[in-house]
Amino acid sequence: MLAEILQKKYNKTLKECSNEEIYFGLLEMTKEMAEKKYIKDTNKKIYYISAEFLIGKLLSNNLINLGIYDEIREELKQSGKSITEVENIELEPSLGNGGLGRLAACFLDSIASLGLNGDGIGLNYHFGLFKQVFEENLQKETINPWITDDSWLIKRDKSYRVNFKDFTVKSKLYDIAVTGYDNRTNWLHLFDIETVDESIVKDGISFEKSDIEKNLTLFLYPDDSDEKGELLRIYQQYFMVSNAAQMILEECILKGSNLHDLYDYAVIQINDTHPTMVIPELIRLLMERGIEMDEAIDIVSKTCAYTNHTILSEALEKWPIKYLKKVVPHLLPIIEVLDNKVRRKFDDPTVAIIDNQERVHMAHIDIHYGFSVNGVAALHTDILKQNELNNFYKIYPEKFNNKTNGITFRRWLLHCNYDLAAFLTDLIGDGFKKDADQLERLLDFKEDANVLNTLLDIKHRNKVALKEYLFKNQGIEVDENSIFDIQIKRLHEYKRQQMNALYIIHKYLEIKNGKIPTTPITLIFGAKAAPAYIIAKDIIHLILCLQELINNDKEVNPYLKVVMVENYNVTLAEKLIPACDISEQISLASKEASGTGNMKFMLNGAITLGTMDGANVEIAELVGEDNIYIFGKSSEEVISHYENRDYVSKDYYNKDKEIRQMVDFIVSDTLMKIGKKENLERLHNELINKDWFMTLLDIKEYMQKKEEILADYEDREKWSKMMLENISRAGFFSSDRTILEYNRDIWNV
Ligand code: B1H
Repeated sequence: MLAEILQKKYNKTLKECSNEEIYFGLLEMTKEMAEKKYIKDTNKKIYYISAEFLIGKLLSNNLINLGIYDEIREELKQSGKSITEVENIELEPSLGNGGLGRLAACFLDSIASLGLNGDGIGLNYHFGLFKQVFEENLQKETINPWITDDSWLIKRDKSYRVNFKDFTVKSKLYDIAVTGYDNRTNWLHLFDIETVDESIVKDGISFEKSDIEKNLTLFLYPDDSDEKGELLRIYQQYFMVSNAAQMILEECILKGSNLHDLYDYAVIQINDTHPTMVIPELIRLLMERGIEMDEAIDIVSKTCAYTNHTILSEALEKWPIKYLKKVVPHLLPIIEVLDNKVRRKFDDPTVAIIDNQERVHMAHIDIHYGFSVNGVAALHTDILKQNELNNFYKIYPEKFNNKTNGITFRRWLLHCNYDLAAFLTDLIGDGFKKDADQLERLLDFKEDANVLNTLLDIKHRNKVALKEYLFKNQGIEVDENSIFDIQIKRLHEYKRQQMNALYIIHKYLEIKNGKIPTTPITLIFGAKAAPAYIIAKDIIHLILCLQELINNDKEVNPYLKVVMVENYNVTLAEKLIPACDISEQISLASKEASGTGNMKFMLNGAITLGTMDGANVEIAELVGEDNIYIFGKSSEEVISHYENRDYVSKDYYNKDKEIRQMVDFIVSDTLMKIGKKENLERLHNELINKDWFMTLLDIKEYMQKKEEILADYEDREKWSKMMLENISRAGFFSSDRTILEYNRDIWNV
């Protein structure tokens, strides 16, 4: 089938074609097949609005979902080609920061795979998130272009006018097909404008932020540390939701809605507060079409639902009225009415929309004027109800619900771990591909030595594959016979990469003193830090300095190795996760709303070393305490430390010699010779005098648990049984389950 397409397109046989030609042939073919699977659906539709869709590369994903992956793989093989090499041609769009964006992508996959009518709406960032490069052990940011003449984007003949205070822009729509697994095609709608000028980016990722018509969709979340950055972000958000609102109303009218019944035709899921302005914008548009304000508010409130992804206060958006006035003055009268209504009903100032510092609390709009508020894991939803949003929960208990996150098994098992998926299919049939709970059938084999050994074999092969990939793509050498201990996620103090780094210091000193690990350990990190997040960048610096120190020390490097991969992204995650032995999920309890990497690792047979935070709690419940390594203070204890302000990191530092030794190593001569004084001293000082995310609170327990899990690795039989248990119980974390719950409790399409 592919051969014919290439013959027609290039007048060459498959053998004669370059990987690039094959890629573009497959792209054309897949896009055509996907388009054919689109069915015009006049039923109620889900609109998942999100500032981020971290879709990753799409070729394999689409081939799998269209049911032709094996066929194409074989056809390529017959002609001496490799699908992995063809995949390398594709550029990864990085239209997301991390978990929140990746979740949106997994959700679109599941919505289509379950045959539901639902599209995503977002922005077509030309450079997405920055590309990370390391120079002198520091993170530098550069552009990350991904749009080429021929890509997954389909240019549509659709456009809306979006009015800002001083000017109007005309949007342009691009669609990306979302192929369901053996099911329908939906769309990811990405809006853009024609006047964006990529050439204004100079020197890394800096550009003139005031010229909105040139920069509106250049980057995902530009550095918002100054006023111009925050204004640009408001421009982006309003541009996204105004397009969304106009498109939704247009589609609903076409389907027969008289707008008074909008909620029978559409349900809008607001992914975190970034798309919140869709609420006042829809109210405004309904009023423009002759609906009275009170009714417009009521209609919109029955159409919109909100997902909260974090309790970190710095991530809860509060826009100064002053800024909104500069960008979207026409929304302010509406926001003021929304605020007045709340104030008349409730005299609690903490639930008001506009606070006494003249800031608009975006989440408060969502909660008052949406019909559903959900958290993303059981613990997170409980914390929202009992702590963070307790005052709202008391008003609207019926709106609050939990939807524990999930991941699409098409990408995070079938695609990224082909051998494991094939082995599972041999053992338990392929029912698990559509009904993830069937993975539990694997439990029948928990005493089967052949099966257990094969799991270890597959893991080993994946480690070899990772070794080859890292060497080829990043020039990094790793030992496939060492333990792969992996922490990959955005760099944030609450995720506590610094705790893992302190452990490395401890191990390094131990080895220097002659205490040799039984099996060598490779500690692998992947993380981008927000460009303006100073301490996060200092932590990257620390890890890179440790990498240089340890990997060049012949006394230590046979036993310990530190690897920080450059530009961690979805593609790297797909290589790292199947090769992982130990999955580091060590956030400060209460701070990681869910985590989704934790689920991907579990599904691929890694064992979790983690705190009772986010979805780790549910993983622990499912696999039982014998199959997970849990440490650290509970979320209640942590929350009480915050409430009583009684965590003093210096006390932990002063009273424990081992802690002092690790922390002080950061500013030791050994490390200062390699690293930068300013960065290392700042981090050292931060840990001793601030440590807002309580690294030193849990570090001793962490070290103990890590020794335990490393020791247990030596017992290969026990380890393989733990792997089997983890894989078998991962079915709950399929995003198909999550989406069925969203549909059952919230969307009802
Ligand atoms: C999550 C974010 C986030 N929560 C602000 N919040 C952003 C907030 O650029 N911004 O302004 C970007 C992202 N991301 C993550 O969502 C949570 O930390 C994870 O625990 C969770 O698994 C994920 C998906 O729910």
